Formats: sequence, C-alpha cells, structure tokens
Amino acid sequence: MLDAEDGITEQDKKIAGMAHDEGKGIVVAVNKWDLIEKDTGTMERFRKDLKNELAFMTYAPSVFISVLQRQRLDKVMELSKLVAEKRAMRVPTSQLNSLIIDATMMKQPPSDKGKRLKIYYVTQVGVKPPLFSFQVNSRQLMHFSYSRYLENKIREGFGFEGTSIKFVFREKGDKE
Ligand SMILES: Nc1nc2c(ncn2[C@@H]2O[C@H](COP(=O)(O)OP(=O)(O)O)[C@@H](O)[C@H]2O)c(=O)[nH]1
Ligand SMILES: [Mg+2]
Repeated sequence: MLDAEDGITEQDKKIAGMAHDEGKGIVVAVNKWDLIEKDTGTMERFRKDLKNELAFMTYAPSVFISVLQRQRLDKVMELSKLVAEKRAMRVPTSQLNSLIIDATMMKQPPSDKGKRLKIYYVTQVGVKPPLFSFQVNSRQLMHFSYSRYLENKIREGFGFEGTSIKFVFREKGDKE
C-alpha cells in the first residue's frame, strides 16, 4: 500500500522488491486517493509512474483506494483473490509447449559462435510462484532478454496477474 500524496517512495520500492524476490502475490493499493486533486488523466499518469518506478513488477494490478472513505476496498479483496488464484495456477503441458514453439518461431532464439539455443521441452514444475523448467541444449545461450520475451509470451497466453514467474534451465545430464 502506497500513500498517493507521498507518491512512490524509495521505501515502497524496497518493499516491493523484496516481495517480488520472494515470489509473493502482489496487488498495489494506492491509498488516500480522496486527497488527490483529479482530472481525467490523473489515474493513468499514476499508473504510468508505477510502471516506470516498479518496472520489475508490471504484472501487479493496481487499485486506487481511500481507506477513510471506504472507496474500492472491495476491489482490493477481489484483486487479492484473483492474484492468489493465478499464483496457484497450473497450465497444461501441451498448451505450454505449443505456446513456446510458436514463440520461438516468431522470434528466433539467440545464438553464439554458430551455436543456437534449442528449447526441447517445457514443464511447469511448481506453483506459488509458478516455476517452469526448460530443457535446453545450452543454458549459456539463454540470454536475459530472450527469457524475458518468453515470460511475456507465457503471461500473454495464460495470465499470471500479480505473481512473479520463475524459470530454471536444464541441460541433458543435469541432476533433477
Ligand atoms: N484522507 C485520508 N486519510 C487517510 C486515509 N487512510 C489513512 N488516512 C489517515 O492517515 C493518517 C495515518 O497516516 P498514514 O500515512 O496512514 O500512516 P503512517 O505513514 O504509518 O504514519 C491517519 O490520520 C488516517 O486517518 C485515506 O484513505 N484518506
Ligand atoms: Mg504516511
């Protein structure tokens, strides 16, 4: 919960970062919205600031509330329940693999010195937060930007609102 008058503070970012690293479910509630002088663009501008300042958790839904005036408190509960559901969600392996195949066809995986990343198989191996295991030819070839691309594809395909999702990359012969 942030204070709308204070804006997004360093302390807010620190706490948000810890929650993200721990894989917690996240709903951003901007409180004291009643104190803010508003025009038509005020909420969208604040949302944009959230996107910039909390760039590592653009997956988190946000809601503008007033605890004092009891505005949209039901929405906080509704979003919290939604996020709890998404964070516990398991996706079917076949759908997951066809989504990843499509993604690799749309954007070629990175290569280095003539060797290209191959993704053989993906399974979801955990929930809360969702954890995906990728069987690959070489995890060195999996660059951050490409794994971010795949994360976005998984989010587009399945949702996962309000939760970080984690990846592990396994090569043939790795221990379980
Ligand atoms: N106008 C307004 N005041 C609020 C709201 N929620 C809490 N407050 C007031 O904020 C004061 C507490 O300060 P707050 O910033 O919430 O806590 P602190 O930062 O931990 O000191 C109390 O006087 C509350 O009545 C709200 O939604 N609107
Ligand atoms: Mg305060």
